[in-house]
Amino acid sequence: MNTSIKSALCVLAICLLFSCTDESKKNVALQPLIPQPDNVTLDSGSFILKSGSKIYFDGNQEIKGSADYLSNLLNPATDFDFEVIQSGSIKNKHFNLRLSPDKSDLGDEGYELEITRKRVVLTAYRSAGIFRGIQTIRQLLPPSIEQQGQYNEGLALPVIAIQDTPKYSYRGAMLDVSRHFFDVDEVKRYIDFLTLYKMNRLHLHLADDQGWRIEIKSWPNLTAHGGSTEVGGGTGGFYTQEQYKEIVQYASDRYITIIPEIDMPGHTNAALASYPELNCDGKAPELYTGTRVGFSSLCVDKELTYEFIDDVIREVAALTPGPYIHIGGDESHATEKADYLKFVNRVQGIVRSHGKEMIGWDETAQANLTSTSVTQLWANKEFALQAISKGAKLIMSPASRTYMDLKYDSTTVLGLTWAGYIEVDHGYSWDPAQYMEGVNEDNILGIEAPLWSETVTNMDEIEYMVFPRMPGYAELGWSGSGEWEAYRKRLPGHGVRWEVMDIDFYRSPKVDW
Ligand code: IFG
Repeated sequence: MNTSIKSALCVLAICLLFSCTDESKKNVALQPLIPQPDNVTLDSGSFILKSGSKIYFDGNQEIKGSADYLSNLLNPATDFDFEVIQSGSIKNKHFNLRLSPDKSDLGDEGYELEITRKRVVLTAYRSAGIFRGIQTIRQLLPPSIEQQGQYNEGLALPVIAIQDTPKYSYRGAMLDVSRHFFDVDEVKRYIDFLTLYKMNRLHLHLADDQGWRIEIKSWPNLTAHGGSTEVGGGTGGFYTQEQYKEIVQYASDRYITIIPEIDMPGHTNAALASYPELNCDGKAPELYTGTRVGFSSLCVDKELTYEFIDDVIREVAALTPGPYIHIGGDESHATEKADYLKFVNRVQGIVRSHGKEMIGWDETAQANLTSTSVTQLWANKEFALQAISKGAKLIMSPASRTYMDLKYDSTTVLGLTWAGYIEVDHGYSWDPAQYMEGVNEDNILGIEAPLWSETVTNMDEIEYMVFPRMPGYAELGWSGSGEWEAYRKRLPGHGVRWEVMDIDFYRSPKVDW
């Protein structure tokens, strides 16, 4: 065979192998990414998703779950079958997920994403990094892929190189399931929101005056009675320990750690109403369905109280793979100051005796915190400084910036106003590391955006209060603070994605949707 035919065949073979068709020379629109990655290098051309493309993962079984997650994301959107296959080598024409032991600079959640016309390679040091990188791949694809089962002709990814690591290790949101109860499926959907934006902590506010929401086998009336109502007098509800484990697993599969909160010694009417013996006078109060705070207190002088707390913490710790248990400690206006401090010191010891570290709202910083305890700043800067002086780290949740249950502005029907309004720009335009004198980045574990549910009663209302604010907190936690004018331009593209995801978001006038 003469050389010219040979070289022609060779070019043909290479073209067929590397799909040198024109289409991979075409550029695809760069979708807006939130959180903003550290380093992005965009090139020309695209990687076309084709039938027969596969998802290869290197040997580590841990990342097979992420490979399956990517496959389950792409298959319904393309009508292809992205088979997941173990492989030690990188394959052209396919997705490649790989852990690299020498990429320690990527830390626990960082990743490198290299998309060329020929292949996709996602590399991380730890499996969480692979999962976070998959959210970037997801956001680089058009919003239409979020509609499971909606076929997308010729899906393509831009040729791009991204290296990305998070600024803070604690990036979370809170859901108050006590004032109004939300069931397992609703909590899973809330976890889906956190997943898309690389958040890694879900704080569940499981017990308060209006409802006790987690089954405690040694104190069954906490849920039987204490879980039977909610703000406004509805039927409330609670998670059996099996259901709670389902929530924990769903979160864990998405590299999200659940932080359970049992608020004490205040915010305890549901417990006190469930067991007369927990009350100093031996009389159980009525269940409470209002929205006042600061009127209840465990009986700090009774030994039974600490047996109760030990039982509760023991059972909750056994359901908590994560390192923390949140004991609340806020607004204990019905507890004498000296008693409160003694109480917090004793409960800190109980939490640690069950192998967990204590998180408390900022009032708890007045006690003898160990340096392994964590203080969640919500209202009092003095207490935050006290926490730091004891070597404790801070979770930044200043109400006036992060409380997603506050109204956007005076026209918002839902929500509260006690800490002002939080329009989407106000929630984004601040820097946790510059928030207050005496607190710098080294003192901060991370950021958390709470959603209290006095006025929030269903998933639509959760979505309205959470979007568009929550992605901004995710960006502050992952990328650090940014410029509102640049960030606001990235929101409309996410608005389209939220529509496809059937998220009922607030169309803030601050954004050109
Ligand atoms: N403060 C209370 C919450 C809730 C909130 C509503 C904390 C730590 C006001 N405590 O925030 O129980 O009522 O915005």
